[in-house]
Amino acid sequence: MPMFQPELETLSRPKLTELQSQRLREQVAYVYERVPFYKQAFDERGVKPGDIRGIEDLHKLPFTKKKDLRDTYPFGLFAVPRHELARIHASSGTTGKPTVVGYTRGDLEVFAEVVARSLAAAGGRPGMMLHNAYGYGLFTGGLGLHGGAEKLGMIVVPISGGMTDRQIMLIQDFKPEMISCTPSYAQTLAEEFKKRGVAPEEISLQYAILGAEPWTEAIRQSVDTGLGVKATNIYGLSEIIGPGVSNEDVNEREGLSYIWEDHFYPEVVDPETGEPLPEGEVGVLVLTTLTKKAMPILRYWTGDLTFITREPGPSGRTHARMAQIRGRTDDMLIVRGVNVYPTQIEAVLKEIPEVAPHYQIVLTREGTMDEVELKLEVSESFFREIGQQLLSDEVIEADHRLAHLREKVSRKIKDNVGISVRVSLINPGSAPRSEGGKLKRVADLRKMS
Ligand code: ADP
Ligand code: K
Repeated sequence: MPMFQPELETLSRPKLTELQSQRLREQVAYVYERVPFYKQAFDERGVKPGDIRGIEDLHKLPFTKKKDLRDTYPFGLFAVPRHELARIHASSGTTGKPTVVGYTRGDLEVFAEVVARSLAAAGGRPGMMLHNAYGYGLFTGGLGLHGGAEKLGMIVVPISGGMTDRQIMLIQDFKPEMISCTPSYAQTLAEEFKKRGVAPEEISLQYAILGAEPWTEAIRQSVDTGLGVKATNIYGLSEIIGPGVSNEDVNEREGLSYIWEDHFYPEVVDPETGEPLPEGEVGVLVLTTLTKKAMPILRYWTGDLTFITREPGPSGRTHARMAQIRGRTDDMLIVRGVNVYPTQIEAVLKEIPEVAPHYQIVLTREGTMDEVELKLEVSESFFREIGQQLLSDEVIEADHRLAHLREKVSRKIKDNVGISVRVSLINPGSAPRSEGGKLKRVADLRKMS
């Protein structure tokens, strides 16, 4: 697969390390001088910019956490005067104020380049049309993919999220080769095509670049077959730049995404102690920007759980690869003392052909006991096999195939995840769907009950 910046994407490991070290030294001196928050954090730890001679000294630096962005809301971590800014983005932030990030023109250039690399890795080529169904606005997804696609020389359809009927019509009329959106929205679109009797082979799309929320191989399979595409994973976060921190190569698709390491330095640390972990061990991904000017960020605690490997990948790229995100430390559910990530449950479902990767997890508390209900759709083919019944507890009790399936799902979850769940089998199409953006698959009602 042609790369967008082959010379940088295949830089030898020693050259890459040298470049990273040089950039880190510059970035550290830059923030120390320009961002009072960092000067104070360095001074408190007794660290001077000159102590950081290269990447090997990175661990001496303090972490930056989401709280630090909130505490300095809106522009407290910015390193440039206002007139040097070119754009502001902000993350949704479920409670209170959003986290705000800023870009210089140069930062936007880098943003476009890393997204162009990602699109090229995902199968995109100059002259292809990209149906960009990521949300436009303060969210980095829409404009981020847009800038990268233009940089690569693609034709962009800036449709944004939502209005599914119109999306379907425009895909059929414009015949784009590639789509960008959340994986849950790709599932929605696949279902809508199916409802209209459009077969995957009739859909012009060949590639899908999906991210902004955790997803699994089960979802990949449903999108691949539903839209007739090869879907790859794009990862990123606004604090670092937006989407395009890393991307899978369309010819690998083993869940490992190349991190554009000449701009973003990755570490994986122990969630409890913050100590760096050896390659291959799962922990919290910590990222340092090496070239950002408007809002450089050192050792940002993403909260995302993954591992990294520096083993060069088959594509010939030398950059480190990260595994698919297992979940975010904030997504972790503690159920009767057991730590559970929704993706663990989803991974179990992939092994059970009678169910679909459409579900909702509902947590309640009865007295002092946590109760978990998994509302889980049966697959289309199993639904036909059981005679398309309207599913209810009584129907399930009365039909041994359903009762058996329910029992099988809860046993597999108990064995693999370690918690007991009450499985409610539901009809195809009745679990929540993405209407354009990120999908919330967990309803935690425990605080309210
Ligand atoms: P918001 O905070 O509004 O959701 P962001 O785009 O900054 O906005 O969210 C970034 C977060 O989204 C990441 O830290 C990660 O938890 C999640 N995320 C982004 N891309 C992926 C992906 N490909 N797989 C799993 N999670 C992802
Ligand atoms: K197709």
